[in-house]
Order: sequence, then C-alpha cells, then structure tokens
Amino acid sequence: MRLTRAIVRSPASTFASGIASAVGGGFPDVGVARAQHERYCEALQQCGLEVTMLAGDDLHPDSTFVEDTAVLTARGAILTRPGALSRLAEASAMLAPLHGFFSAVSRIQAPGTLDGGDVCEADAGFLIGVSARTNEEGARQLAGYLSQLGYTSTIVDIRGCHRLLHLKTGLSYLGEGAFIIAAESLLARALSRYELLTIAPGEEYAANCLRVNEYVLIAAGYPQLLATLTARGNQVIALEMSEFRKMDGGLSCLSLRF
Ligand code: CIR
Repeated sequence: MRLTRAIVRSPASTFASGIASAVGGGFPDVGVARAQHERYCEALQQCGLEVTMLAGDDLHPDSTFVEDTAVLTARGAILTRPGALSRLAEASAMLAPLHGFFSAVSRIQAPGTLDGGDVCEADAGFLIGVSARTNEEGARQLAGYLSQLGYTSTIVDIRGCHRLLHLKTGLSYLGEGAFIIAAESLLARALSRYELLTIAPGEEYAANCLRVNEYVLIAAGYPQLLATLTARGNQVIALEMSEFRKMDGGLSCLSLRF
C-alpha cells in the first residue's frame, strides 16, 4: 500500500519521565530527542508523506510514541486502549486528529488493552502480538474490527519473549514477502511462510525498522543490517535513535502512517 500521510507528536519536555526498562542507557536528553525527531519527520517527508505534527503533551511523557494509540488501515481506523496506565489517555487524545482523516473510528473497549506496537500489517493480513501490554481480549477485539474491514489476523503470543516489549520490537515487515526478525524461535515459527532476514547478534534494536514506500528507515549504527538491506537493493535511510532507544522506543513507534 502506498502511504501518503503520517501523524507524529513532538517529544514532551517531560519525555525523560516516561516508562523505561532497567536495561536502558541512562536518561534521554530532550533537546537531542527533539532534534532526532525533526530528522525523523524530514525522512518521512523524503519518503513522500505529508506529516501532521501534534504538539508535545507534557502530561504524558511517552506520548511521542504515537504508534501505540491507534491502528490505521486503508479501510478504517481503530483507536487502541494502551496497556500501561500512564498511557491510557494518549489514545483519547488521538481521536480528534484521527477524525480529520477517518469518518469512523472504532475503539478497543475495557477490559481489552492493546498497544499499536503489537500490530504489524503484512500485505492483506495483520499480526497481533499478545504481550505485557496487549491482552488476549484486546487482540480479540482488534481481530474482530479488522475482520469487519476485510482483513485477516494472526495472533502471536510473545509473553515468553522477555526481550520484546512489543511484537514490533522484534520484527518488521519489509514488503514483498520478507520480514526482518530478531533471533527468537517463536517469531521464526510464526512467520515460517515468509522470507526471514534474521538480525545479527548485538543488533537486536535494529529489528524495529520501517518500510515507507520506496525506502526502509533503520536506526543508525547497525552495520550488518545496513549491509543486508543494501545488498538486497533496498534504499535505506539511517536515523539516529539514541534518545528514543533509552525509553524503549523504536522507529515505528514515532509515527502513525496511512
Ligand atoms: C513505553 O514503555 O510505553 C514507552 N516508553 C515506549 C513505547 C514504545 N512503543 C512502541 O514500541 N510501539
């Protein structure tokens, strides 16, 4: 599907107080995060997208990770119900911007929880991860909405993969039947009918990348993935992601694309 638009939200001044795993590399610098975010938006524009920038929301430090608030498809939009309590209101705040583009927006209802980072579109189907953030009920509700829109869904339970916050922490669909995946046997089993490009040891963070029209956006500093994609003929844009990585965020988390 050719993408034409993206919605992003500027990092809040409170960005460093968001949720971060103990593994992270220290506190992020908001000024550096904003500069990286600007470059990210320029890259989306280079890919042909019109970017709608929402203002930073200081009450919600993680709100720059807009991907978790909605699932957008060519046939309709679904508002999520994020699994982290501190992020619950982020989805409601996305409703008005979405109504600017979608006539009807469905909504995940309690007790369902769902983060957009657990949803991966691959051609006419969707993979939905059940994770620490997305529960079975949220996955079931999303599969129902997607079915009404004419899409198939496959639910993948990643609760045993402790290194993965979300499904897309560990995989990205490159298009043309190929996935990039982290070396998790559970993911390889779930995707056995696809071409799989497995991330090299030490480059796990780079498994979250973003195919946007003719380009693949990847995090800068991962030479093996860069070499693999370049050898396949992909046009790659490498972006500095250090500050978002400290808050467990990747490239896909920073935008909603449609
Ligand atoms: C969180 O823990 O919710 C944020 N600090 C990071 C969210 C990253 N989002 C994503 O992977 N889709």
